[in-house]
Amino acid sequence: MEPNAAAEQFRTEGAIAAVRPYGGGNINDTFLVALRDNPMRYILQRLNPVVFPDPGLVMANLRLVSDHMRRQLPATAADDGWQVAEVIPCRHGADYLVDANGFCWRMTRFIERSRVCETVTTPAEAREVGAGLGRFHRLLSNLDVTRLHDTLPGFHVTPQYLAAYDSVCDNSPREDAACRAVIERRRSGAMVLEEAKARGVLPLRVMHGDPKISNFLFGEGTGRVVSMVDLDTVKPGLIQYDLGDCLRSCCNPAGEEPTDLAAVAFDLESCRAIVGGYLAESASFLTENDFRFVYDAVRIITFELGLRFYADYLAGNRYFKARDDEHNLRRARVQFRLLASIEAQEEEIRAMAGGER
Ligand code: GN1
Ligand code: MG
Repeated sequence: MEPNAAAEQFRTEGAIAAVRPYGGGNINDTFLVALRDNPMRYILQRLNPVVFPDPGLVMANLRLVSDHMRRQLPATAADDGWQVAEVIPCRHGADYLVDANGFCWRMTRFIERSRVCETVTTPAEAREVGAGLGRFHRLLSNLDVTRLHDTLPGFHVTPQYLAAYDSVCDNSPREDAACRAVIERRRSGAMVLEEAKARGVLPLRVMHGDPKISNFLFGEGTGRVVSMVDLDTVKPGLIQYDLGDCLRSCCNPAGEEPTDLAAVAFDLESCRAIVGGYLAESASFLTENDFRFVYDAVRIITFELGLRFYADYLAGNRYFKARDDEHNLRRARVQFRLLASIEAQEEEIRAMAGGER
């Protein structure tokens, strides 16, 4: 189904004027929908069926989380202005549409008077990103995590990505010796968070799953984070993966697709500001153990994403959208370079969260 035809199936408040591609996701296709006689806009998405084979579960989680968050607001003065994107139902009443080719489409209200940052440019912005993630976790900290579906079994379970990598390695004609060496050297250290989860040291909580810089919305002119979007990966998990992934993304100003690999480095100043902002908002629900894993979280999630990109390159680019055959290999090299920069600053990062293991 064409995006225009899909958009027509939803309960928009007026006739549709334009549907255009929006954002740069690696998985789903996203469109911005504008109306003819109404300034209201919407986000229309077509879910990637390879990644999300059961869109009903994704939408059930989205509903649960959005409704819960809306009911909490404002829990503290800091939540004033926090926005939750409204799910727009289809004309026939369901939350999503499945077209004749089996693709799932869904629509949410566009959050107006907001902007996306592609990189963190000031310490104040970094602190606000950390605070935004803290607010998101806090607003969901009293939602019973067992009510959420596991929409993506194995997502952010590093040992499972290693197992998948091992099997694709044996069957792929491709290889990159440097990537292979990075993976072999980090293999044993990649289990720390999953072991802590298994031992009950870290509890399952509601995790966003993809808190990269472009999923934080800043209020226009306020400098404050007013929402976190891209809730497809919200599921029971470790909040450490979220903080780690947020640091991975926001402390690398060169981004995930730099033209110059040498520009990739982990910025300690941003890290300090993000951790500070996060701790200020999350003190009410964090436990002693939570603080101890900040360094492990950022190094493991960076390793994991590099491993995922590299394994997808070996598998022939089936999971992440790729512009050319080596796109995922280049993405993997970026994450592995960032990982080396993180490891070189281990002591400083550990000191920030006050954690010694
Ligand atoms: C994918 O599609 P996007 O950009 O929202 C991926 C994340 C990665 C991210 C890296 C479901 O997210 O895990 O961190 O790319 N999402 C999924 O840019 O695999
Ligand atoms: Mg995402």
